[in-house]
Amino acid sequence: MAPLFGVSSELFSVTETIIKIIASTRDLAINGAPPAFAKPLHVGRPHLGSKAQFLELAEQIYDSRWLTNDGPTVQEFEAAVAKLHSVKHCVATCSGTAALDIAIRALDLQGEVILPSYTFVATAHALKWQNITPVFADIDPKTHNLNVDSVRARVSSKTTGIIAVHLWGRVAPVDELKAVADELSLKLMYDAAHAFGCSYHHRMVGNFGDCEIVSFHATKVVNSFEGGALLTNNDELAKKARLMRNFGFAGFDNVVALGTNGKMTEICAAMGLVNLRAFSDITSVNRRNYDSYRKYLGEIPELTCIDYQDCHKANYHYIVVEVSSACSLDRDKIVSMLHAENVLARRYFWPGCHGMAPYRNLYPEAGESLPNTRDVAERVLVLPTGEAATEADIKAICNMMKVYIEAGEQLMLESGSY
Ligand code: T4K
Repeated sequence: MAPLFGVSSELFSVTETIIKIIASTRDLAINGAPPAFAKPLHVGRPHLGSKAQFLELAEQIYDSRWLTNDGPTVQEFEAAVAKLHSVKHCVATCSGTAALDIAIRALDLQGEVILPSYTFVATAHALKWQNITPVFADIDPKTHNLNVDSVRARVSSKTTGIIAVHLWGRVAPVDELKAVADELSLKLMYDAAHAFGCSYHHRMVGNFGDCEIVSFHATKVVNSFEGGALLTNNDELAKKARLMRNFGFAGFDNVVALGTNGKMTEICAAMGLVNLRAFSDITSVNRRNYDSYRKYLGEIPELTCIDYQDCHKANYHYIVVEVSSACSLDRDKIVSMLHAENVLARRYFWPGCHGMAPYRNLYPEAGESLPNTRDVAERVLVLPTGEAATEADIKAICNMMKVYIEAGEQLMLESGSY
């Protein structure tokens, strides 16, 4: 049986949520021990602001009988989001995907649009949904964001635009992408679903490209149950987007454009407002957890927690860990071990959009030109954070990975997995 691997058991206190101490591989759930956590620890547990404030707003909405269609709470939420990002217009929508759909139409994207494959599938679906061909470019393995040379290499006579993603809240190479878009007269928009409240060299997200979209899904740093928004400094584009999200209505019985129902409801805006008021507390908790993860993961050379450069504003919402290719256990084995312990780590965004339906059948060769995407997607795991994660939890999660990795192949042999 494997020894203690230099881990001192008294370092890891058992709390209300942690139900065992892992000192050796014998103590791991994959080896028959009970799970470390009595209840699952999720990636994406919603951050919640004041319940009293939410209920007060909900009561006002109920009493006012104004429930949707650009109501006063939506307008207040939009103004607050625009102010935080120092951007002229915020057009709130019923989801981040609806904001993508509307932005793509409002920018009149057609033909082919270049985007990363390493993103949540909504970025690609929003294009394909409108019969636009998503053309996948590779990423920079250091930043996980679009590689500008790869973008250039994908440009064809059919290309009309670029959708870059600020993955994990780390801002994409905005200056280089602007240079490409300007030079080739392409539209440029950003999927900033992860980057609410983030900045790059003191320029807030929301101000890059023709427009940016954010998401207020329950799992995001600020949630409105479901929701999203288009942020832009372009008056015409904002006007178009407002029409499009409400069937093209410019007034009673006056439809002036093609549109859809992309509206945010009043109750969703109320949730968004209350959570927005708690935003600095939320980011403080995220930062605290991030620092704890960095501290404990620093003891495991095979694992690296991605860096959010201190000089920029970050929301620290995702704890993203890269498993070194030199690690004796691959990412999937580590994720399986964590799941057995009730730590529901995720493999975001494996295998990349190019490996998912319908893209894997439509463009089966796409992966061949995405070596960094394929490599990163095989090595990244995302760990739980949020108010519910205590320092003791984080210490325990890192400890179990340390014990497991140090045991390496010997452990797999013992458990008969090879
Ligand atoms: N672009 C990018 C780059 C995105 O990441 C996203 C969304 C979008 C665009 C589209 O924005 P939206 O249209 O969604 O506004 C989640 C979210 O569903 C998705 O919004 C998000 N990205 C993506 C990164 O993560 P899943 O499939 O991992 O979520 P799910 O349902 O498994 O939730 C994760 C965990 O969170 C659950 O295991 C439990 C916990 N949870 C979840 C919900 C919904 C809760 O505790 N309470 C809840 O209400 O995609």
